[in-house]
Amino acid sequence: EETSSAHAIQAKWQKYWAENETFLTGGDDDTRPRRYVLAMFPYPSGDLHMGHAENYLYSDIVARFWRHRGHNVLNPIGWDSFGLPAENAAIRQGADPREWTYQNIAQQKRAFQNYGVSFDWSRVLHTSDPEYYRWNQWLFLKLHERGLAYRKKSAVNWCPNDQTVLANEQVVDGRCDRCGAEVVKKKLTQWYFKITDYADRLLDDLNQLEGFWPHKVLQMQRNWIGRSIGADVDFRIEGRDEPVTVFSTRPDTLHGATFFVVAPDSDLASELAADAPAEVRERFAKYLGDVQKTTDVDRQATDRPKTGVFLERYAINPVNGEKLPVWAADYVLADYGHGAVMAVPAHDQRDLDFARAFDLPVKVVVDTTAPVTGAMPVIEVDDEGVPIDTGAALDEQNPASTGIALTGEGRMINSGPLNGLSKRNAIARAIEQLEASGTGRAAKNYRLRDWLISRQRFWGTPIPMLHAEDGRIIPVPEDQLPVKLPSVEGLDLKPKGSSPLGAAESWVRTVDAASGDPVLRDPDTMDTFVDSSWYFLRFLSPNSDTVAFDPAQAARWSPVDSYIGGVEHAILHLLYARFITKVLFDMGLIDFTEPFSNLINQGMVLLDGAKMSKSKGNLVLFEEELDAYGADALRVGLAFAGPVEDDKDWADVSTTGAQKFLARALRIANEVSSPVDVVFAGGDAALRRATHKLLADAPALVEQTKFNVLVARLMELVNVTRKTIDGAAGAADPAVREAAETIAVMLDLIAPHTAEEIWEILGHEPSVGLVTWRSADPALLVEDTVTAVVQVGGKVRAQLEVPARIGEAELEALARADERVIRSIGDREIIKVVVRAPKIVSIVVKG
Ligand code: ANZ
Repeated sequence: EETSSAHAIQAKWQKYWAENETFLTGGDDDTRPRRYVLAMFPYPSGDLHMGHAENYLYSDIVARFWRHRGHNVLNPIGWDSFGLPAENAAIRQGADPREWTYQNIAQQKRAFQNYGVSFDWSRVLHTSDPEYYRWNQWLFLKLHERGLAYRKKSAVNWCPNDQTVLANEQVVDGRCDRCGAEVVKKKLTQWYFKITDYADRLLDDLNQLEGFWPHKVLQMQRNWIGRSIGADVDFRIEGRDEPVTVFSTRPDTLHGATFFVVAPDSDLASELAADAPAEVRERFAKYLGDVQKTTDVDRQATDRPKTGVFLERYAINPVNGEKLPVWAADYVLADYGHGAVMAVPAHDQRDLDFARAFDLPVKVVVDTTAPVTGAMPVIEVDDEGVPIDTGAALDEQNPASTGIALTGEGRMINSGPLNGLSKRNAIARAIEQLEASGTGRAAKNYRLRDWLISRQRFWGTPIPMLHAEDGRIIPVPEDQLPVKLPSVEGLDLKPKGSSPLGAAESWVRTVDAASGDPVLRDPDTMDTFVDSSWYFLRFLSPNSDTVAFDPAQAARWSPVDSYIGGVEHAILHLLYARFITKVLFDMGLIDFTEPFSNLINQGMVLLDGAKMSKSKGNLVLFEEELDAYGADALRVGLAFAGPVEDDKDWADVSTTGAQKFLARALRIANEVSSPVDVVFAGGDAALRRATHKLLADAPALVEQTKFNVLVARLMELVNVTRKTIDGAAGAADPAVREAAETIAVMLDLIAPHTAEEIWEILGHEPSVGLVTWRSADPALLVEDTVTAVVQVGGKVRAQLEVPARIGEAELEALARADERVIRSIGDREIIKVVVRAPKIVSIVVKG
């Protein structure tokens, strides 16, 4: 019965909101302060699920809150509607990805509306609409003009069975996660965005976000960018004209280098091996074959046995002229630093493991037993600069025998002019010396790689580039955008190593307008992360067909004040959006460098501790729950289930408890019998205090995203109001109306349909969603106190100032703890304690 009345209330108010466009954003003439509240937009990959229910509830609470605070709120919604799910479904069902996508969007839209989310429905966007993706193409051309979009050939993961490129995440234990075939590296020419040009700014600007984004997310971004500071050092290789550069974070240890390692899959390794004896060449070729089947993750694993091939070549250490044998070994990666390292086994664990496996020398150059604070110690050295007494302590730590590299602080030894320096000073000195001798320089290195954006897929934004027969690459002129996707009719979408668009003959073949030459369109589509890297700007002028976004509106609304979404986007999406924001800033189109001022990550909705998923068969369906309990009960249940950032177990979400609470709130509204314009002053003091305490506390609770606490406090206020109605004051007391109205305006954040209904029952005009919250009356927040008397053996022994609403047990405890009372009881036995809160405690004693 509760469900059916909930559905009736729901339908009534949803119709009202739609007809009155209640949540439309105010226009340019709106003088209220502005707030941009945004939830990460969904993929239309099926029905909405509980994760969505949580995400869009939280963003709705924030959006509604700011309206109640008198702000002009922008709370838009759209769909991230290109991508693999649609294409895979199309392949499976032989359907058109377009139809599949827009059907799902329609269904998700209905679910959002049934859920009572206060979106501005006039700004909807879908990234798969040509009206949207033409601006992805525009963005691509702008990046290309600025040298930030480029093509390069590099080694990518390739599944020989599925004939497709795989992302690093799709390679599990060296195998294709779909078909199980052994993944190989294949050199392919692809389009990249040069995000590495922005590495320093992407890293440094994270500091501005400290305190506004979850610290964990900032840390993940820092690690992903992974800036290392050190030096580039040039090594001559015997028999080669050009020196080879290595990157090292420890140039202080140059004197400890005992061998030299190149990545087997680097061009350098092949070149060096080519000049080696036949037997070495053969061993190298076989080794390279094995390496190409190994993932980068495995190559970096520390517990793997070390493998490698000696190339019978020598590098010359620039600081002392020593000859270092050159090895090819897979623990050195081709695409990090320069793909080659100077190996210092005494102070680097991977080098040490390798040295011990192949019996290479280990030379200690940092005495980690020496104190590093205080003045530089006097170290006695022999003619060769070797300290005369390194002490037994260091001998015991010899890495060659312990197998443990010495990576800590210490003082330099065996290092000529660096001897005696601390590690930090030695790094600085070593760089100075390298620079002076022209054999090296200070350098930075990043883990971050350029963003590979080409996809051999149909359902994405076509890359707006033309290929001429002579190899020229010609950008499609801006006035010819969008390059629309052709019809899927007659195209085979099954992955076959090249884009399905390549087979759309009449689409691929075109002419270059400028020269009239026949050209081929680039058949690849863009990574869908391009679409989501700037969508928050499109919401500001979603229907413009002259600009991607209106800079004046961007200046007015952005950056986004509150961005709400899952932690699964902690790195890629947020990093790409930050990067594109900085590019647009450099283009002079926006005046800010960080897109999201505040970030809220919600936890996951689990079932019995496990992530819900179709494949596990433990999916709780959002729309079924919506039908069963109504939107408000679902919203209250979720909001009450725990702190925003925590994972929540569905088993702990009480939608029936929420239904009962909402029914209680409605009953109170129905019983209120004072007139709409009643004066609250003079109403029941205790209830008024409870109401004003909540008015005082609620804003901070919402701003700190303590939505579960807000629900608990609302439940409390409902209970106190009920007591007042049932007590001496009764339903006609003005304080009851004040409490009920407060419940309505606050409940609107969580249960907006019930809130509108209460507001109407109380005799007000809709919408409660646009009512500004009252401020608390400070005079009402002061706790009343009374004087309690404590008697011992019939004599007054103490007087206590206590809250007027103190409980019996609490008053007794206060009395018994009082020094004067304790003293007067002495060692007499207590026979009985009579408590009359808040006025009297009488302690009866023997003798
Ligand atoms: C000599 C050395 C001595 C190093 C020492 C470390 C400790 P991060 O911090 O990750 O940037 N390195 C450089 N290029 C590499 C590559 N392509 N593949 C594998 N390892 C590579 O690490 C930088 C250090 O990793 C560099 O500093 C280099 O080893 C190694 F006691 O140089 B070091």
